[in-house]
Amino acid sequence: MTRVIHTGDTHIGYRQYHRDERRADFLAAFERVIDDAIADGVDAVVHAGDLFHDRRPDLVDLLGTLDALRTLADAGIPFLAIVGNHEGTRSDQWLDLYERLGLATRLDASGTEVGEVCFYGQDHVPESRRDDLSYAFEPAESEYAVLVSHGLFEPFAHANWDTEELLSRSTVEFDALLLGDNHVPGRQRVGETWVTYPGSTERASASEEDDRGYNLVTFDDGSSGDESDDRATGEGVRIARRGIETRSFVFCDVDLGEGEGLDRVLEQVGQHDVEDAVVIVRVEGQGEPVTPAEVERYASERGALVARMYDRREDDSGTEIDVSFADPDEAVRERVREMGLSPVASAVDETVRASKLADSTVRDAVAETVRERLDDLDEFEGMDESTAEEGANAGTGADPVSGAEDDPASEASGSREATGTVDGGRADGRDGAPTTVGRSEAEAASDGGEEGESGETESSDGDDQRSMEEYL
Ligand SMILES: [Mn+2]
Repeated sequence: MTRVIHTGDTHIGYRQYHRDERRADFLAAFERVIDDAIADGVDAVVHAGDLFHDRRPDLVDLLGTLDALRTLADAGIPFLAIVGNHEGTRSDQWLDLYERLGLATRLDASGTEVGEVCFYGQDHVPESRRDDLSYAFEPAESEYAVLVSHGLFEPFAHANWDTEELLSRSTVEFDALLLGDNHVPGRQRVGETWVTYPGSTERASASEEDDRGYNLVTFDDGSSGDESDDRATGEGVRIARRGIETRSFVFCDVDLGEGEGLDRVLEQVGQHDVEDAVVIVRVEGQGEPVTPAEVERYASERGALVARMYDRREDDSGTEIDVSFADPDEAVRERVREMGLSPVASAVDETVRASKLADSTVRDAVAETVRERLDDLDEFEGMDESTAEEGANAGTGADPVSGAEDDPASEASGSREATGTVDGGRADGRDGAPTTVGRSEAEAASDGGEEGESGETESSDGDDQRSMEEYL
């Protein structure tokens, strides 16, 4: 028998709601999973991507992760992982660093055997490049074959990756797909193959209301019966879900009647224990205008870590809204992209409008932005209309412009998280990154081609999160 913990979408480094406490929570959730793995004596921890929230985690998170992985390695438990969309796939990964330190194994097409199971890896690949995938995995002698991957697979919500096609094209017959990307846990059979998501380990969005956890996957010994039968039916694979303790989220839905207002909302909030919790107040129905700030202050005074009020009465359409059109900030970014500004102009725009620099430092940052590029006059050339669109695409997933030293990436997920159950922003197929600076147009365009659909968002401001989550 081989038992593994299947986890993913840890998003270490996500400073959600601009709070250091939240950032610590994401690492703590990972540590909890690792502690459980050791207490349980599982044969491996399998991580299905998005270990980090973005491509440039801070040292404190890299070190915290290192410590956790070292503890796991000291217990003799291998850490098998792949790379998710949040971490990018352009070059070497932090995972490679941990692998070189002997603390992790980056799964690939050659397979890694643990007990009776051979684990294969398929990193996240943007939709536009999936046709090129060969799904050529090296066959192994192991009793079970498992693919670990990151993406939105059928038959789960928001899927854009054809699981049946993957299974039929793969050179190895998989007993299970252990997946990441969809933050909602789930378990299904596709033909003879188990397909499962463990869900995220902390709430990366207020839409993730259910308790967080991970999968415990058991592969039974085939020795008791006919091995080929086990494989044919998938019966030898058992998937159980186990919860973990996370930061308390209080969801307070208030349906206001005619003539009701702030008092009613506060009364409802007051009925919850909000101490150290993230408090999400959602107002629906009729009634008087309610100022979110007053509700949020009330909750904070009662010890809430974070409080957010979303007034759903402003959405009177009664139908689900495509958030990409509901976001005025995104509309502005879209328009700016269409203008085909030069890289320098775009950088200035980013510095002034979108970055989180303090007002007092914007002037210096703009001067610095321009000064740095004086040697390269191409940087001052605007794009003509035919390339503007290309440039706009290149903005998706491009590195943030310099001058915006306060990297907005860690707060960038507002728009994508508004899609609720997934974190890729692919539901609306666009994101808020405005500009590409300091790279040639060719590079930029190729980045766009590679990552334009990966849902990477690096520049939308944290404020988006509020405006977007109103529509969750
Ligand atoms: Mn994720």
